Amino acid sequence: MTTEPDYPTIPLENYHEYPIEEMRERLRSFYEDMSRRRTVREFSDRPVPRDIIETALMVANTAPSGANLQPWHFVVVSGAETKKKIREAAEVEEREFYEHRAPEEWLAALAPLGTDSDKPFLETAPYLIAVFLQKFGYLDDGRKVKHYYPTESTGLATGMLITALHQAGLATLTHTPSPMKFLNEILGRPTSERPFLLLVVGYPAEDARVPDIKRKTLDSLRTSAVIVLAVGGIAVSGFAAELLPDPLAAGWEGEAVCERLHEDEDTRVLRCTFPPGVGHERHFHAPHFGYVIVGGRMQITDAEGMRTVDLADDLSWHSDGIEWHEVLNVGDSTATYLIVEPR
Ligand code: IYR
Repeated sequence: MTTEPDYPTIPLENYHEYPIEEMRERLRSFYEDMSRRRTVREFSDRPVPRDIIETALMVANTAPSGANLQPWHFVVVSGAETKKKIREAAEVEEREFYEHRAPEEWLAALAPLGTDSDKPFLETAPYLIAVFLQKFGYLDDGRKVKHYYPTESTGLATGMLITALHQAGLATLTHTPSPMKFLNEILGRPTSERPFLLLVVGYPAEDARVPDIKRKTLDSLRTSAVIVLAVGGIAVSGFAAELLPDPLAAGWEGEAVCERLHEDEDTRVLRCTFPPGVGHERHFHAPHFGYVIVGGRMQITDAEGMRTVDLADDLSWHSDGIEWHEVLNVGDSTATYLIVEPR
């Protein structure tokens, strides 16, 4: 017996199934088309009809989103004055980035792309689409509504927007001046919206060139689930981290040592407390920022061996993730620290 759901439903009427051969053919030709997409940095000033941009935005708006709350907003910029203001503000941030903020490693990673702080395309291209992520929305009566997974949702919508514009034969550039707060001011968007990225849209310049870069091969981008299942029961080194607890789940002699101070889709904040003789059983760490509230003498064991460190009050660190370690307070005072994990 099927029971009626207690929320409104409609029949799935518009679903299309294709015969397998047609499925292959459609997807192969879609892949061929998509594989011609390139990020372009040299744009023509040829105009593009506004309705093309609007239809592409309707495509973006079909993206799945957390609790279907559609946490995105797009500002379509075509006026010369506004584009100029955006270029000026972006170039201020970019000069700071290229001359001071970017670590050598980052600059080296960008070298094959030939980017620099000059952003003439922000004025040349006919459209800039500023994508904003709404951390929360408002109901008609003014009440706030929390949005779930806004980053993932807005990323999905933006990917679909790029795909739609490519389908229309237009070039795009995903531009991310950092920080981008200036977009809220110039475009009059509320602080509840975070600038997500600035999409530059138009025809490529006639003589446009693009970096000679490679995409991953199918073999390197996926692992067959069949193979993963076959080795799943064995603690293969690369997967071992997944079998260990995270810092919250890891305790000491059955007692929790970390408590959750805050958690949302963006961040988790833990406070971990270690009286003398108390430690933190073997666990892994996702990328995090750590801050010592009260220091102490800790013995740390990891793949490199065992060492004792004196953690000073106020010490802070950033880690890209730790495959495993275990910790024991070998001092005579209680140590406490915060672990802040972006999700
Ligand atoms: N925002 C800078 C730097 C930059 C960063 C990444 I990551 C890129 O993929 C490309 C550029 C700029 O736009 O030049």
